[in-house]
Amino acid sequence: HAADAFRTDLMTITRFVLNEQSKHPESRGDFSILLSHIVLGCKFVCSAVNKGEEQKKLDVLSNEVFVKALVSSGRTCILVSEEDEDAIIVEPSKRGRYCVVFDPLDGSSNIDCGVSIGTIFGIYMIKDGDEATLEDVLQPGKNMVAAGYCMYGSSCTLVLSTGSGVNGFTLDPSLGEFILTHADIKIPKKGKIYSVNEGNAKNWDGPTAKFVEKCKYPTDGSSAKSLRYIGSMVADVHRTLLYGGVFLYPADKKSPNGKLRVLYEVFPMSFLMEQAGGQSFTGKERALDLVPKKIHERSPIFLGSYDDVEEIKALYAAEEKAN
Ligand code: P6P
Repeated sequence: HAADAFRTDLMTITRFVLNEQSKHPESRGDFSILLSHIVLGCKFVCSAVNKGEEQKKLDVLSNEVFVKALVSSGRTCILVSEEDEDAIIVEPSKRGRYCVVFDPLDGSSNIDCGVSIGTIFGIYMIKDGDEATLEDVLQPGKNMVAAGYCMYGSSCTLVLSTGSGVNGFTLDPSLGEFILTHADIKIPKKGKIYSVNEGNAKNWDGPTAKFVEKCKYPTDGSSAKSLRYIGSMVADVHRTLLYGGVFLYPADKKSPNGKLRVLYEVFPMSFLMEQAGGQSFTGKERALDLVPKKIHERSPIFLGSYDDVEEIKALYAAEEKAN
């Protein structure tokens, strides 16, 4: 009967986070309030992207929306946005204990051709005391208390981890609510896909070149991997999370630190990958162990299925030994 047609136990992202909060009796609900403001920003950007706003306006618009939503939440003390050269220190009367790093519209150069783009965010607690300084956002990624992304594509999907697993929520436009659609996401231990911009191949270092060669011409009798590269990090990472495989943005001779930004691209995606049973490596160390010196610093990144990243780590270790 009617009840069968509609799932009546609607698990909205708000309910989900409140359930998480109830596991921390000491919590004052600040995180739930912070998250509800991030969700509001995502809903706004989702509707603006779907209205077909042109890219430049969307970049600025989405940044303004997130900055205003985060400041007005009264739960943040310092913000770092890909769109702002300097960190934003929240005025004392509106300050809270959280530090949010975010890229309001990552991959926005893909908007005009309809490729999925997204918002990426990471959340730290203020280190100590109440004076917000840059030190509070120059923490290693392992100190993040939460991270996530919202992908604006055929549907609007928000993928979030608060440190106990990864869950995906899809926006139901008729309700204006994000509903749990991907519970407890776990990335396959090994994948059949590699994702890299092959156009940079001539500048790759040895281990990266060797890994990609093995993907194309396996020597152990296994079949070659498929190449899938969208060029929008949120879309490439979302596919990697759900289907398995490995996403690489390696260093190369032209850009020794790769292209992707540590605080609001590498750390949040690495946090999610580890929470989903995968891993993330910079070519030198576990990505989440990196201690950033500057808020817009870049790092090479190899993330995805646990076994696939192990192979890359072995190739870099062998190179280390040979030197
Ligand atoms: P390339 C988009 O510009 C972006 O920042 C990420 O979303 C994406 O993964 C990467 O750059 C693509 O870079 O050099 O392959 O075009």
